[in-house]
Amino acid sequence: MTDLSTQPVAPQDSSTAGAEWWRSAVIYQIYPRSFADASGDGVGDLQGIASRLPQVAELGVDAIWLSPFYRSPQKDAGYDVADYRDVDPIFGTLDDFDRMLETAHGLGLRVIVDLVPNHSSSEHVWFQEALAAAPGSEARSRYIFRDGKGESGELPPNNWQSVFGGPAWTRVPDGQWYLHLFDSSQPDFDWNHPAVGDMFVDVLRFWLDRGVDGFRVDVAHGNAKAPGLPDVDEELLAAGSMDSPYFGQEHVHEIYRRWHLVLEEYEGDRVLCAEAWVQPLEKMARFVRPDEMHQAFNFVYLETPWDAQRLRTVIDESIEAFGAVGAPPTWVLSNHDTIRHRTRLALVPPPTHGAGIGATSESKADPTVSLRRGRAATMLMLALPGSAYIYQGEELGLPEVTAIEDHQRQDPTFARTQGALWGRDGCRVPIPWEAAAPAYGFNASGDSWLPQPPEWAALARDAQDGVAGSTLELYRLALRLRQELSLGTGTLEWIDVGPTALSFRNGSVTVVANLGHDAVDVPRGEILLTSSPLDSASLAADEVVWVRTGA
Ligand code: TEU
Repeated sequence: MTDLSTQPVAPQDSSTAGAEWWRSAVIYQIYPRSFADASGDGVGDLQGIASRLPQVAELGVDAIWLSPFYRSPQKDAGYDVADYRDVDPIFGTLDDFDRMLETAHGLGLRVIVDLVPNHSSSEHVWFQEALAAAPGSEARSRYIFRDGKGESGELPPNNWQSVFGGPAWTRVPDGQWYLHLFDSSQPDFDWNHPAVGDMFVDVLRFWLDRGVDGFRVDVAHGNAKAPGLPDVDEELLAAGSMDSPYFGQEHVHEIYRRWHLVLEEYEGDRVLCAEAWVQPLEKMARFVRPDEMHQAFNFVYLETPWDAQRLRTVIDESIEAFGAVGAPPTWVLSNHDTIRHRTRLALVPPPTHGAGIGATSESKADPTVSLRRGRAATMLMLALPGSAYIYQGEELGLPEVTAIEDHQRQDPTFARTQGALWGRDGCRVPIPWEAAAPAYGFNASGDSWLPQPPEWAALARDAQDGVAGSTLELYRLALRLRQELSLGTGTLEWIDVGPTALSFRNGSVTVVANLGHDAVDVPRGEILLTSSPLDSASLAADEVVWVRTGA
């Protein structure tokens, strides 16, 4: 292991309250399996990430967030952690992590790592101990083991379903059942057991001591379950309610208050970012009250269709809800769980959450419309005040991949639903760096854990680099302007431009987005950026413009 005492840690002076970096940061999500593969085994790794960080820094983002790279049997692409304090050999070593972190800090990039506290892998030593121990034992009480219902306990303890399909309970040979809200290889911890909370505080410290700038907290809404584990009201669930006995329980917040204090012991503005799929926005904002986390992904925004009025409402409600607790609004369009927004926003009919799309899906997106719309949506998002997330590959305009054969699919969702849901593989395909290289420069061997489509040669980074009007250049310019014009720390003031368009001022910039079919006037002033080349003096469908209208 590297001697940390000799390692430079980025200068991390704490800012005055209200001026912390994360309030306006653009955070770039790296999905380690699919970013860059130095070893050539077809799965990305930490050395690969380090080698490509200059290109991330040069894009103009403030921070990176890495999806899990911990020891894991990879049953859920690393969200099944067997050892929270070690790197999985497919990604490298702790030394590789330290070097990657040093490289990132040297480039001025903050580093956020993923923390998965709702469940571990079934290969975690605690779960192995629990399996070997008797019902009712101490070892079992760190997870959620229960006797079943029915005459001989042959029925699951309640009616909860796994997010990935099928029952949320699996029976072990002695007859007890254990809870897993996700795959059966991901047993849920029992957060009532004090050892669980203590272990995660140690894990936080382990990575904070190494110098990370914060954590993205997986399933932050799930750690606390309702006492007695009551059945889900299936009528409520069918009606789309997010209220459930396992998500968004009030006592989950105690956990984050404790973590907040741990982060405060460290120099610099360390950050906790909640992955909390709860609604409405006021409920999500409870995760970012002043003594809890700092940011929460705005999934309500992500799930809003390309509709002017609905977007205006969600933007207003987000600024209001997060602002009411002193937290920044956040904006996100894509991540490793959702259909890439370049495709999603143009799908007809619209997709269902979590279902994914495949080659024979009913939902289709016209490629031309989808690229215009995807670029427009990004320009709208990056003009909003607050913090924004970018998912690797969206700066290349990558579409969701549908050409994945059944036998190549890896997301447990596909197997657990017997193929009824495609799952998330289509947004996780290794990204293209070089048009003419093996695996498009993902590695030197040409291997790739998910197949890369042939049409990605044209989208490779080197095919877009320096090419005026390319999606890569659009992202670069938008990020530079966002920074120069302080859009992230600005305020938003709406201008009325009719029912199917949006316009607002943010500081010296006026933004106009045309989400309808009628042409919309471009305001007078210096045109700073357009999401696609303007054919006339007005804005056509699916176009966004940033105009300098003030000093
Ligand atoms: O996701 C939590 C979650 O609820 C999402 O799984 C979402 O509802 C689903 O992907 C359908 O879109 C987190 C991680 O981001 C995800 O990758 C993991 O699979 C999951 O937790 C379990 O750790």
